[in-house]
Amino acid sequence: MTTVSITRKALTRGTLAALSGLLAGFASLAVAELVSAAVRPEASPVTAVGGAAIDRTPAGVKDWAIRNFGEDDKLVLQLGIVVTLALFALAVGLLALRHRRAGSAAVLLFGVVGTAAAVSRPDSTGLVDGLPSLLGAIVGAALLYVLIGRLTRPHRTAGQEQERAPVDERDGEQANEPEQEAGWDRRGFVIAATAAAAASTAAGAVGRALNSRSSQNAVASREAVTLPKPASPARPIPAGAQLRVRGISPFTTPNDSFYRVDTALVIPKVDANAWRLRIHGKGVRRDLEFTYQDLLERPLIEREITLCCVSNEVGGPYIGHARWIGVRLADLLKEAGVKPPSRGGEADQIIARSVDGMTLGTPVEDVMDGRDAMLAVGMNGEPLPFVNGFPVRMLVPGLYGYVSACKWIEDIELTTFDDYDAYWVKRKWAREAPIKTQSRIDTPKPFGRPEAGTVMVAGVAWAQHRGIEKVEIRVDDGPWRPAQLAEQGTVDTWRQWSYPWKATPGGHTLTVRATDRTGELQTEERTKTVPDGASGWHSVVVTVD
Ligand SMILES: Nc1nc2c(c(=O)[nH]1)N[C@H]1C(S)=C(S)[C@@H](COP(=O)(O)O)O[C@H]1N2
Ligand SMILES: [Mo]
Repeated sequence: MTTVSITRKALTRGTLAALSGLLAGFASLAVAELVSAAVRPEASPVTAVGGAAIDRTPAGVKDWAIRNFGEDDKLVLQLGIVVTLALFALAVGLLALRHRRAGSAAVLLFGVVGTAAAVSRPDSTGLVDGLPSLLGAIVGAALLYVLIGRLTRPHRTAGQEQERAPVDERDGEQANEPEQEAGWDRRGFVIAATAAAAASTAAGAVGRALNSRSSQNAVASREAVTLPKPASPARPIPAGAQLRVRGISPFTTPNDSFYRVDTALVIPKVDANAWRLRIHGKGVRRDLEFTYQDLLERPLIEREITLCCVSNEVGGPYIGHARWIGVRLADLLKEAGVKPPSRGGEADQIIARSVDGMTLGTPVEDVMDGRDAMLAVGMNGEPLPFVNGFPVRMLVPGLYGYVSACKWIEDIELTTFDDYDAYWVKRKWAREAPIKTQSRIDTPKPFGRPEAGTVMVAGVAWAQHRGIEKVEIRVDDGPWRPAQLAEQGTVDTWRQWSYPWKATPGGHTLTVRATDRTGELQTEERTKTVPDGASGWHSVVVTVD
C-alpha cells in the first residue's frame, strides 16, 4: 500500500534532516561571529580558514587565482568556503538522521578544523583565536542533536507515551493518519528550528555589529589626521610627463583605482592612536619605538614613487603611481645605530612585520644607499587608505612590493638573509627582487579595431630607480622604431610614451620594449612571475578597419 507514502515521508524527513544540518552550520557561524567580536574579527572561522588556505596555496595556484579572478580572488575564495560548508552541512544533516551522535561529531570536527586554522594563522594571538570556531561548533553540534531528536522521536498522543522506535519501521501503519503521519515530533521540530534560526540570525547580526564597532576607532583616528607639510617636498611632476592620449594610464593613479595585492581577507583597521612601531634586532645599538604622532612630528619627505607587484604579468595591471609622504627610513635606522653591510653592519636584511602577521624581507643596503626608502603615512595627499596600509607602510623605490612595501607595519627587525626567510620567500619567491625593466601598451587595447590612418599607440614603461631611457615599437615583423617619450618624473617613476602609427587595414601585432638608463634593454625572454617577476615584451593584436 504505502511505497509511495514511505518514499514521500523519507524524503520529507531527509529534507528536514539536511535542513537541520544547514541550520546547525548557520548557528555555528553565527555564534562564531558573535564570539569573534570578543576575540578579534580575524578569528572568525571563514576568515581564519580562508587565511590558512591562502598561506598554504602554492605560488602557481595563487598566480592562477590572480590571473583568473584578479582582485576578486578573495571574494571567490570566501564564497567557495561558504558553498563548501553549506554542502557539507546538508550531508552532515543526512548523516545525523541515521547516526545522531556521528552527525554532531562531524560538526565538532569542522570546529576543530576552524580552531586549528585560526590558531595557526601568523597573526594569531594565541589559543583564544580558536574560541569562535570551537564555541560555534559546540552550539552547532548541540543544535543538530536536538533537531534530529525531534525528527526521530515519536510524538506523544493523548497523554500516552509511545515507545521509541526507529521511525522507518513504523512508517507503514501511520501513513494515512494525518495526526501521526510522520511519527515524529513535528511541532517540536518546527518550534526548535524556528527558534534556532531566529536566535542565530540575531547572534550573527550582533556579532557583525560589534565587529564593525571595533573598527570605528580606527576610522575615527584616520579621519582626525591632518598630514603636515613635508620638510622635503616632491619635485613637481613636469607638465610634459602626462600625455594627452586617450586610453593611456594617468601618470598619477587615483587612490580608489590603485591596485591592491595582499593576503588579508579582512582589511586590518588599525587605530592610529594605539599604533606603535618597534625597531630592534641585530646591530641595533638601541631599540626604538615610535607612535604615529612621533612620525608625523619628524621632518617628512614627499616623493613620487611607482609601485608594482611581482605577480604582474607582462602587460598586467598590478602597477600604480602615487605621491607618497613619510619618514625617511634610513634616518630611523641610523638613529638606532644600524650600519649597512657595506659599512660593516651585521644585519643585511630588514624584516618588516605587519599587524596581520605578514613578513617582508628587504636588503638593508638598498634602504640605506641614499634612495628614498620611507615609512609612508600619506598617499596622494590623504592619510593612507586602509587597504593601502593605514596608518603606516614601508616603500622602497626600485623593489617589488613583496620585498619592500609592508602595509600595516608594526615591527622592523634587523636580521640576516641567512637567518630568516620572509613569508613569500618560504613560498618559492626570490629573496631579493629588484623591479625588472618593463613596458606596456595601454592603447589600442588587445583585439581593438582602430580605423585606418594615424593611430596613437601609447603606454607606460618603468624601471624604478634606474629610469627609462628609450622605448621602441615594432609593427608586425618590421623594424624597431623609437616612440616619443613623455618627460621622466624621476628615476623612481614610470614614464609615458606614444607612437603615431600609420595603420593600414588588416590584422597587426604591435610590440613594445624599453631600455633603462643603465643602457640595459628589456629582455625578450618570457618568464613566469615566480620567482622574481615576469619578463618579456608586451604585444597587442589589433584589426584595422
Ligand atoms: N601586510 C601586508 N603588506 C603587504 C602585502 C601583504 O600581503 N600584506 N603585500 C605586498 C605586495 S605583494 C604588494 S605588491 C604591495 C601592494 O600594495 P598595494 O596593495 O597598496 O598596492 O603590498 C605589499 N605589502
Ligand atoms: Mo606583490
